[in-house]
Amino acid sequence: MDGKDEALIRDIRRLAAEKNAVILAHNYQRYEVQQAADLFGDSLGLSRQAAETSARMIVFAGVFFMAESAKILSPQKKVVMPVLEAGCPLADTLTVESLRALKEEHPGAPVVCYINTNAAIKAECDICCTSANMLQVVESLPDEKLLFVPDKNMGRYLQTQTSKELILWKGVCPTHHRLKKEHILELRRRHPEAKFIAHPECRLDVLELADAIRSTTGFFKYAAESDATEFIIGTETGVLPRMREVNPGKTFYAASEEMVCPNMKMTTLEDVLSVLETEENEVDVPADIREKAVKALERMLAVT
Ligand code: CIZ
Repeated sequence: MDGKDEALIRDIRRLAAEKNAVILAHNYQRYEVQQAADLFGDSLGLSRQAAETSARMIVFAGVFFMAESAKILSPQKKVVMPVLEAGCPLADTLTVESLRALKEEHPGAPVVCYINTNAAIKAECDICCTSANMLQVVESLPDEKLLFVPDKNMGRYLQTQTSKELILWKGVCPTHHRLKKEHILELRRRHPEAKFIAHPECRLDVLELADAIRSTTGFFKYAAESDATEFIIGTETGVLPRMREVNPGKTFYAASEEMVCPNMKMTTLEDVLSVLETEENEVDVPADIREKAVKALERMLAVT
């Protein structure tokens, strides 16, 4: 880290303490932004931890649906984003209208939504899931037919793990969808001892090559606990610097250097400092949507 970043992080930490703010950074954020944060991790873990703190304000360095989830779980706290335009193309594939149409086509089938959805979609769903608990959530429901939205790759993988019938939406995460089987076969040829860890947002033929399929938090746990010393990392490259830092004796290869989410990389240290100063870019969730969306989150929390 250079002197400029160190000075910015000092200013951020001082201002966060003065303003009783907690700074959350998703695992995919720029490394220096993660270093400025109080907490880093996956979206649900961060929102849950933030709800437990006595902070007045949550600064969420991530993408929009994540800040909304934090607001849903902490309605009394002010939630701001350093860059309000940082959205999620996967979440944006599904509108309320298209979800309602899908529900009409399959009356009575409950809807499971991945946490990568906007609050208005969560409000229309029966239960949420994350990449860490999706199978547990699906299996917790008594129904044999379910709608699973919005990630088609994750849904296709889930379909290989459950006997239930899953009706899928067509969304994909462009960053994970970019990874192809050929990338892994080539890396495996060059690093035959390496374990390949894949995120369930990857294509099914990529997941079939994986030694482990994990959420981002699961990537860290797997790498720390494994006896292997080399790993191919099949998720957004933002996880790599900290994986290397916390596992000094191990080697990590990006499955593809193109697995970079432009939305996640929008937020800079300057943006974090600026939002702490101005307290602008507030994220709000209307009460009627929040009341329904929180039920989908709470149902998930009750089964995991
Ligand atoms: O929920 C999250 O944070 C996402 C988007 C991915 C993950 O696996 O942690």
